[in-house]
Amino acid sequence: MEYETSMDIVTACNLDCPDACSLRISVDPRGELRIRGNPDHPFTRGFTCRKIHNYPRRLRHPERIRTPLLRRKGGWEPLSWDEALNLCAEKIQILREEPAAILHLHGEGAKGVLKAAPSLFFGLLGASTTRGTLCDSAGIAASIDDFGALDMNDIDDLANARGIVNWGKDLSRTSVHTAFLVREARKKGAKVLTISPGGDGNGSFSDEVIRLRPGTDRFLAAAVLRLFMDRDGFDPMLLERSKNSEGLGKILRDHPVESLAAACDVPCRDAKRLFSFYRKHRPLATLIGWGLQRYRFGGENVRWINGLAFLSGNVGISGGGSYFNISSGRNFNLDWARSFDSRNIRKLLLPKIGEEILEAVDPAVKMIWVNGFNVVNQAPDSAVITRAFAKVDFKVVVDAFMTDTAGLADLLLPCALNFEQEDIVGSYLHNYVQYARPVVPPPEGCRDDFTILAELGKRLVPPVLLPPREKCLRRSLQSPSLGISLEDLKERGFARAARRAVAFEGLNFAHPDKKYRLPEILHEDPPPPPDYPLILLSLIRGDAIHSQILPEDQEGDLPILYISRNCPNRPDRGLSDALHLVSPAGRLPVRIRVLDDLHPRVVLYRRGDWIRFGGGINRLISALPTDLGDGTAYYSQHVRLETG
Ligand SMILES: Nc1nc2c(c(=O)[nH]1)N[C@H]1C(S)=C(S)[C@@H](COP(=O)(O)OP(=O)(O)OC[C@H]3O[C@@H](n4cnc5c(=O)[nH]c(N)nc54)[C@H](O)[C@@H]3O)O[C@H]1N2
Ligand SMILES: Nc1nc2c(c(=O)[nH]1)N[C@H]1C(S)=C(S)[C@@H](COP(=O)(O)OP(=O)(O)OC[C@H]3O[C@@H](n4cnc5c(=O)[nH]c(N)nc54)[C@H](O)[C@@H]3O)O[C@H]1N2
Ligand SMILES: [Mo]
Repeated sequence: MEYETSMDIVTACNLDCPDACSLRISVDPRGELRIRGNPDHPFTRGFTCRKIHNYPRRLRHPERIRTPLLRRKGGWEPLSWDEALNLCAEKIQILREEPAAILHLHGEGAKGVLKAAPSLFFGLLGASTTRGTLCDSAGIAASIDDFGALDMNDIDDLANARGIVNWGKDLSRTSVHTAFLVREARKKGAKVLTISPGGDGNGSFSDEVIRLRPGTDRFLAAAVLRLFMDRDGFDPMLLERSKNSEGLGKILRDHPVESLAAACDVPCRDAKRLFSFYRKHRPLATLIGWGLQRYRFGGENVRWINGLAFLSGNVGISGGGSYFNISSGRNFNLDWARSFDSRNIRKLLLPKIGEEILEAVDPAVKMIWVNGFNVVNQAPDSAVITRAFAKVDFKVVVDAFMTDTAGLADLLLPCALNFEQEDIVGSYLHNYVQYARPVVPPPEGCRDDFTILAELGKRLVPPVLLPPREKCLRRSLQSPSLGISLEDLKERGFARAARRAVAFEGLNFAHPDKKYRLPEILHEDPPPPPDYPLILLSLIRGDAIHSQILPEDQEGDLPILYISRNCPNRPDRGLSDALHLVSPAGRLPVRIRVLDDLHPRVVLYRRGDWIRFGGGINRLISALPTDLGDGTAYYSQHVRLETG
């Protein structure tokens, strides 16, 4: 294929990443992309991350799927798009009388307003969908319980912080621009304290570090609150602006600092150190990572940290605030995508999706449509999901590679990828919206999700019609916080949404009585099950987004598992011996390496590698929802190591 060469094209990244970068991309005659962060974009500031520099190899990779494929006894049979869409239409048509037998599974493969169209399409059909998330819903539910709404200070306001407490964000991997802002704040004199189970890359971003047992942040936050209560007393004005101060006082009085510190495996002096830090540095911003809400009591962890941010006097002020995330759709008008009757839509619980599919009755699930989702690899209990898929008559997977999920499809539809499709993207970290301009055409034979469903809908009787693409883009921009036309957005590449820099200023919260809600309960952590003494953290990797990893980057050696030198279950023999990581759900052969700063009980796995290459950590993780928000408690998984 001859590529049209180009000077810098301003576009946007559509990966599921907080930074949602504005990019400048040029294309050379061989079709090679040169990617730079857009220097004119106030948030991107001319730089971008490792994973996106790594990304273009995906676009012209030899293993990319370039034609619809139908599963036949002897293997995959290529189909034309006409044949493939007719087949889909035929299968849907049979289920038209019981559309809930169709399940739509929508993942985070690509962000953008047009990615709401598949949900509209299947909503109009009356298909089943999911509730809950694999990602952030425990923290969101907790923040809404506390503040009444999901909001946070503008991320640029971090520059005004004098202290930053980083509760478990991996600044070396998660978000290069948050890392930049933290570094800038430090240059201006802010101090940074990080709380984590260790094994991350926060050392060089932190002045102080506290290591705790995973999943127990709520006890550490409670310990600091208890110290505040005993030493200074809480500010009466703050107590007046909140509800449940008596209940909170009782919980704190019932729990001495020593027992709270013990519950999170933190020496008392560290709890005191954190208390001094909150007291000394003002204003103080609290960063809340996603990791600490991926536990059985993940929602509660976030509620106690928010409570500490509030009662230490740091909410509603510049330089303070508690940062979890915002909604990446909040600056758009997505009403067009919700124009169907959602009342009778069946919603299966995503964190337990395998079981949910197996157990669904009236009607049972008979067809599944998957887009942007490597669900078998990324949701817990891969084996159960695999079994569930096997029981369903017809599975369509829209993806670009033969992922673990695509491998289970009956029909595979090849999709366009990042930089090949038009969209408008928001961010769950900052308040800019960006126009994603296609930089190269998708390979012949690959189509974007919107086009696929628009074409499919026309073949149904009666048809299911998506609004014209351009209308969806225009409508999405008609929101109270955006005053920009599609033409202007295309021309400028990005726009800033009008949002206040300080969330909940004047301590006006979004509950009907305007008051903050203090936590009402402090659950103990259940003890580890017998024979499974270790806690499995399955964290992101720096050089890829989730499971979007190329075959050559994961073939070969066994996956690596990091353990502490003081791991109580450390095998007696050498590290090179054959080892298995074992949970009640399965066994995985691994190689081990030692990470000195890890909490002794932790084993760490960088997730995303595929089952078919010997990876797939979700084979070992059982489906467990979080306390709040139907999130996924991946990190409550206990495991052990076995030799041989
Ligand atoms: N390179 C890259 N960047 C990404 C992604 C990616 O796949 N690759 N994914 C994006 C997405 S969708 C998300 S949701 C985010 C995830 O971003 P992160 O929240 O950074 O990711 P995780 O790997 O889930 O959890 C990370 C951190 O939580 C800490 N942690 C785990 N348990 C606890 C705990 O109990 N207490 C405390 N205090 N800390 C704990 C771990 O030490 C780890 O450093 O990253 C986004 N950015
Ligand atoms: N063990 C464990 N697992 C986890 C987590 C954890 O902490 N521990 N956290 C998780 C988190 S934070 C998240 S957000 C999820 C992410 O889980 P997923 O949403 O499944 O993310 P990806 O692995 O990136 O898979 C997305 C797929 O979409 C495809 N794709 C890309 N662009 C498009 C497109 O435009 N159209 C279509 N149809 N497909 C496209 C990609 O090729 C890829 O195969 O998983 C999580 N899984
Ligand atoms: Mo996520």
